[in-house]
Amino acid sequence: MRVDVVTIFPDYLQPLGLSLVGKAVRDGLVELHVHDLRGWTHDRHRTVDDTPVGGGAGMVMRPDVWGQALDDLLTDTTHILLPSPAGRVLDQGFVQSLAAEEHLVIACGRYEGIDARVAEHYSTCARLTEVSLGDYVVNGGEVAALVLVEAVARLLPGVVGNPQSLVEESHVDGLLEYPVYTRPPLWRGLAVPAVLTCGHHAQIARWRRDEALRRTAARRPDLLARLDDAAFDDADRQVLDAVIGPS
Ligand code: 6GU
Repeated sequence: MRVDVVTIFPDYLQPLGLSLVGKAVRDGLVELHVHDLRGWTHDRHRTVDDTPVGGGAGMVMRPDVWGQALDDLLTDTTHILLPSPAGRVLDQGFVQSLAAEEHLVIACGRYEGIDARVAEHYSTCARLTEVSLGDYVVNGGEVAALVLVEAVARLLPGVVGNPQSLVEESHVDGLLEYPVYTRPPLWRGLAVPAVLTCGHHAQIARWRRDEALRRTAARRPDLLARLDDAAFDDADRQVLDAVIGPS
């Protein structure tokens, strides 16, 4: 997969050289290019923004500069991602669909955002999705680019050493993950649940499933509500009936 990130703060993306994603880039599993948007300006001050038409606070990123950048980077297969608090909230299902793409271009806005005609224009000639990290505000798209690249890259074949760890984690089956423990068996008076040391694999799997259901019901009932009835077996329903009552 190729990923191009366009930003006025290329240094912001430096963490992508670290850890698992950094290794994936060095191993050639992800071809990552970070570009300075100002490289597509032509004036002496390398201006990327201007005042909002109609008035108001802050500055807006100019469509002409973004147009030059995106025209240069687009191919027939590009999916443009536009980080924005007004976008579709990122979830694991969308991340999985992005992991199947050939080419992502992440266009990081700053200030009050990018002139709305950029999204309007490129939705007509490419695939474009505005993506949000959640219902709060950060100062620019760079932190979303970090999140997107990390969340997508770890799903690419060969990036995570043990593929089984991608199956047994929060959000993959629509539930939060069960709690995990390591040694010592007793820490500050708190014991590791006995079932985990019994050596009975089916019993451990059932306990973990029950805990995932209980946790999800307690912390994220919205996630449970989104799951199809077919996602639950009889044992699941018993657990859920006990915590939230029969549905
Ligand atoms: Cl993607 N950008 C900005 N600026 N704020 C956000 C966001 C993105 N997602 C949530 N808040």
